[in-house]
Amino acid sequence: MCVFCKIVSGEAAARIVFQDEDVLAFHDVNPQAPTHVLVIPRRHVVSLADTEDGDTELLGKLMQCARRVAEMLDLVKSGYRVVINNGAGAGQSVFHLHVHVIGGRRMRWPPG
Ligand code: DGP
Repeated sequence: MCVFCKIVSGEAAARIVFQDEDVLAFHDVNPQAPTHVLVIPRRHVVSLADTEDGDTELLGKLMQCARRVAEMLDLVKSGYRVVINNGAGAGQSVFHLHVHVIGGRRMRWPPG
């Protein structure tokens, strides 16, 4: 079972921010900014590239959850970044789809 599936099942601990029947949001164990939360589907999906046309609702829920997390953690006024690393070449290291919500510091562009 992948590490994020273990968080979904409760087998592994995480600092959970929000959850409902489809998605889960929790603090990243290796934060890249003062606030760094991961939003994941409960269902194991390897990456964005592994989603299908029928996953529109799930992808929408991930984005809605990212927005909600940003509101809950007071990132709206200062701004925040939403990132999906797709594939090892783009920096994906956990192969369970996740959306990074990063904020609390000034963001640079382009990302490294
Ligand atoms: P990515 O590199 O895009 O696949 O991001 C994976 C993120 O997951 C990375 O920022 C570290 C985080 N992470 C890895 N393992 C765990 C864990 O067991 N718990 C938590 N909370 N975060 C984890």
